Amino acid sequence: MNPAPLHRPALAVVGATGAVGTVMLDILSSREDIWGEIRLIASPRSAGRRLTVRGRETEVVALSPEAFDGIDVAMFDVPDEVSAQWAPAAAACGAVAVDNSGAFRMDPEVPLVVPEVNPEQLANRPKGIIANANCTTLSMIVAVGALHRAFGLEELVVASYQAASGAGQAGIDALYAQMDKVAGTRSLGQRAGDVRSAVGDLGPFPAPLAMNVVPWAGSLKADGWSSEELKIRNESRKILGLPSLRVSATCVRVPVVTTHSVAVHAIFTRPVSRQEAWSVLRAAPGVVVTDDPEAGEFPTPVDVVGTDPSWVGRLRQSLDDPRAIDFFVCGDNLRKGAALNTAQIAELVAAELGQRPLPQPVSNENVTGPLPAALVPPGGRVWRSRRPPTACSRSSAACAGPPAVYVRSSAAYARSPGKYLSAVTRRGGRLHARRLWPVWRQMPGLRREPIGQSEWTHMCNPSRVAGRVP
Ligand code: 2RA
Repeated sequence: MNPAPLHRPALAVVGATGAVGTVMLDILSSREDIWGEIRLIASPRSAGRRLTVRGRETEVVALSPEAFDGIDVAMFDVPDEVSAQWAPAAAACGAVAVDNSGAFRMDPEVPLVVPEVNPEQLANRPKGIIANANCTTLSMIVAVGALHRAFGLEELVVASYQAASGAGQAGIDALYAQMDKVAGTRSLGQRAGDVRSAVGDLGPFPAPLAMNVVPWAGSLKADGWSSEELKIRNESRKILGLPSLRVSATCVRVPVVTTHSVAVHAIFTRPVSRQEAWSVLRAAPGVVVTDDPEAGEFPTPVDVVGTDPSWVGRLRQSLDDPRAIDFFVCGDNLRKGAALNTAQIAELVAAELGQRPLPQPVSNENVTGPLPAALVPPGGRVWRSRRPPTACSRSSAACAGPPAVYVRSSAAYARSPGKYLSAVTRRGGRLHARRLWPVWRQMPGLRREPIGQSEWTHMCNPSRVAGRVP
């Protein structure tokens, strides 16, 4: 007898027309197709608009109690006050609400979940609501959580470098407008006040953002702290399950459109060598280490934007405290910092509801099913993985030899193949993706095509690239 067909859960995206909602539709369109229905919900003002998700044009419906009829999981990408009212309403209709606002993050009856760090908290949701952390916390917490698991975290001292899009579309618009105003005037920035006069409108920022850094994000709280700095402290404590963790944060806005960066000084219960920290981070799901300062390799927002992982570089052991590790981490604040983490939580809920098995991570060794023979490079190997294959920090010269093709397993990665395709040697080699992409994109052998439910990106003939590996 055939088993009964599985019920595919219904998902609602509340705030589908906003900045994070737009990224969410993109993410839902490129991840595994687990949802029986994706319903788009927004304010009555946006109702009737038609948006495309998973290739289907879908009409946006107005936020109302009826909009949650038959919904299993409802994601909220809306302001705090809208979530405060409607997430409980969705839960009352039987949906699990996954809320990306700040309304419930510190509620003791609402878990604050980062799937790579504390997935076990998902089940602890008496209100039927699960909260998503603030984007600045999310940019660093996957890497910090991995190090905490290995070495026991005692203290965090961090400084953020936050992108304009953290302040919403108004922040992005203000940065571009200010850059237009200062462009082409080569004398600016050499006299106090000249940039301020040139940019005029500050937008949502308290000082000019173009040609500047602004040591402020969020609203003023007691004793001079900003709300953003307190979020990093409180959310890190809750996610890591360390209610007394010592945390000191300074939040700074920088003239970057999207992708937050954080400089982290993390102190552990015992001495931690650079190599130990490197090994832990290399093995951590959701983290990519790119750390070769001699070759100019470290994460920067302009290389990280549009990608999913947390990118870590500049890894060092403190010179004055062998228990402390310093590093720089970048994460796209609209993806892992908002929409992606929400989508990951929703997928875990869908799995927990029993409608489908948990997605299994694919290890480097676990090559499941053949790729079409024509796509397998001569003399190369094909990897399917959610993580980079063995990467080393040897110099490029040590990576001679026939390259293999490294194929990311998630369709999301196929969106930005330049970030994710990597040539590796048979002996294991370092990531070359960033440098290879300008070469590869010229090549006729590079193509993108669907295999099964996932979309894969293939490099057909990497041997042609071998001689050009920098
Ligand atoms: C910011 N983290 O960057 C905030 C947005 N939630 O302003």
